[in-house]
Amino acid sequence: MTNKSRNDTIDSILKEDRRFLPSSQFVENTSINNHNLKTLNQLANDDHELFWAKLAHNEIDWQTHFSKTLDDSKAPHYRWFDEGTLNVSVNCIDRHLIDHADKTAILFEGERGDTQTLTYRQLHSAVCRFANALKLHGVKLGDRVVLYMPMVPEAVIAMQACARIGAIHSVVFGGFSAEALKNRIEDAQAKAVITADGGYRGGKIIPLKAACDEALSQGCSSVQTVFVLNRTEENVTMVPGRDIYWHDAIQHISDDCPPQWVNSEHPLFLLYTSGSTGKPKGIQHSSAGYLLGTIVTMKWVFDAQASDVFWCTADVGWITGHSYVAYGPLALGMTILMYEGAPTVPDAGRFWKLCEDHKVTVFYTAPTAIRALMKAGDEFPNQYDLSSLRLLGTVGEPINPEAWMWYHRVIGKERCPIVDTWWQTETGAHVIAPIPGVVATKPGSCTLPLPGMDVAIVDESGKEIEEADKGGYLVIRKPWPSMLRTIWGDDKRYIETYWQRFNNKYYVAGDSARRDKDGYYWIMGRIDDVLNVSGHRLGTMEIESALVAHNLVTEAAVVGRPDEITGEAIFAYVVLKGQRPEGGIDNKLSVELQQWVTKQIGAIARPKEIRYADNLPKTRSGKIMRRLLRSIACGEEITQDTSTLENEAILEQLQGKQ
Ligand code: 7RM
Repeated sequence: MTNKSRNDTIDSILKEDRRFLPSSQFVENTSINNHNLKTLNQLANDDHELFWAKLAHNEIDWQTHFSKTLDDSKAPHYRWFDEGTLNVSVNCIDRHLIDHADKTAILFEGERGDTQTLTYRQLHSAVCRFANALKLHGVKLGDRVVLYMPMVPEAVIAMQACARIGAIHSVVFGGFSAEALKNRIEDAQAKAVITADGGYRGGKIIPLKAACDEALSQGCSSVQTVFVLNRTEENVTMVPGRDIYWHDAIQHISDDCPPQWVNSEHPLFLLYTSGSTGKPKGIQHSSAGYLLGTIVTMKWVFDAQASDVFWCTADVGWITGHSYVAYGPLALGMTILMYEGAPTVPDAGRFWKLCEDHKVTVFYTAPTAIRALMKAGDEFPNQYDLSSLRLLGTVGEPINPEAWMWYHRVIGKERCPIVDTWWQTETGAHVIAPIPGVVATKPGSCTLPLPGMDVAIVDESGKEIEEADKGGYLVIRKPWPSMLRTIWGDDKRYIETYWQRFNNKYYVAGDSARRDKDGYYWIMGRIDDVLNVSGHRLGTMEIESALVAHNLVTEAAVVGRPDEITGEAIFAYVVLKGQRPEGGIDNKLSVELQQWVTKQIGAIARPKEIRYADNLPKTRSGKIMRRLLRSIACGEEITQDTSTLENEAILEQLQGKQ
């Protein structure tokens, strides 16, 4: 496409309010149609508790049925489905043994092309054996177990094994540093750690055990056992009496492990997420409510079908890898694909090759991956047969319309609906997302709240904003089953972070959003990322979206820097398709990009300074580390953990030193 026709397309997407209705073929096959979506919404509006009670009753295999749907006597500490008992691993595995024990549960492929398949029967046996091994090493109901693993089936097996015995897992992303791992182990007071000798990613071996040793040498006195999966055959140090290989731990161990029945509210897991200040927060999730959230959203948003091969590309170190890899799809007896490596090994066609080879039907990834693969060129996806795909999803940040269109056209062949899913670690499952086949989509909008999710946008005083296109705080007014229960060991911080802003009445998501005239939600960014330039409020993501619409730009990050005149000045970091330009801050390209943003949004959004780098600092889930960039823009010392950066040398470029 020429530059001009491309820009015309983007303009028309933005201006024409174009809607994408799904193909009729898709509508015919879905479990939810327009009629029952209306019924669901009506039921939820009429009686919120009854709505969730019915779903919990239908979707979960209970050991003992619950007696009370919602206990709000200690709000905002809510309890759901009290007195009910269940086991999450039974709901994810055992319940499929009756009718389809030999169905594939997990299809696995490593970066170097090695594959492995596990049926539900095999998964059951592996989970039970490892659960027995955990018990044998003293792990008991309620104990915390930290996982620091590559993206291999054993990661899911370990999570499910914890669930089977009522131990609380806390997965730490394998890309995190020893220091980050240590802080999380100590905060959780973990009794055991499950790791691997290493993992394969980006053509390298990630030395997980070495990082684990370093973390444990600095404290972590609660840890009694370290289980080490043999993945790479790398030589690692094993501490006698503390460390044991996974395969040794399950030798001569029975695969009969009766489930530990737990209360609905028993914590299933902690997942640490970084807050705007201070140490990471251990987000605590429940068993029944969480499970229910993953199940209903799998059905509504992903239209889960028995014949699906479901691929969510997220690592299990992220909430998406919990809800849509380790729990939700298994609870529905689906076949999931797990891939250990990077999307660009051996080239940018890897994801599409995986889709072809494993006949993936539902594909769920992040905008950052879509953008990177889009910039790599259409020749990569065009080499593969993507006809098995029927539904596409995105999550993690707003998707810019250009990337949305590419995903729709080049990957989905204008045939697959795209579900843009807004949710958070804290919400446990999707909150705002389209029902494919029913809700028309608009590129860049996550569309409408799901049934039972009472979402609103409020102003500074907590009053609901009814007006179209006026931004405000995104809040959730009624509790929902898969919501977080607290921050591990810090109830006070839980209330301060999520509830206090509006007197404990609403859950405050920390995002700003607006609703258009059709009631569709548009996420503008984190509240802290809203800039104030000469009294105008601008979302960093809006400016970034304008920058990436330029055909030389691959990625962009925008932050504010204090400015004497305008209050804040816009500082942009840009990754280019080609070479970084020569010259000072007024080089030709920077001037062009400034004019470009002026044309797209207005002079108020024109970046004051643009700096170029080969890539941007991102978190594990692909979110730009704007706080780090802000520190750099302000010339401050860097205090953030930079261990997940692919290339630490990038810091020098960002600082303008090379
Ligand atoms: C699932 C996940 C949560 C934050 C959230 C938003 C941003 C996530 C979207 C999105 C726009 C989306 N959990 N976010 N999904 N923004 N559109 N579809 O990402 O805890 O890691 O992050 O991510 O800011 O508050 S998370």
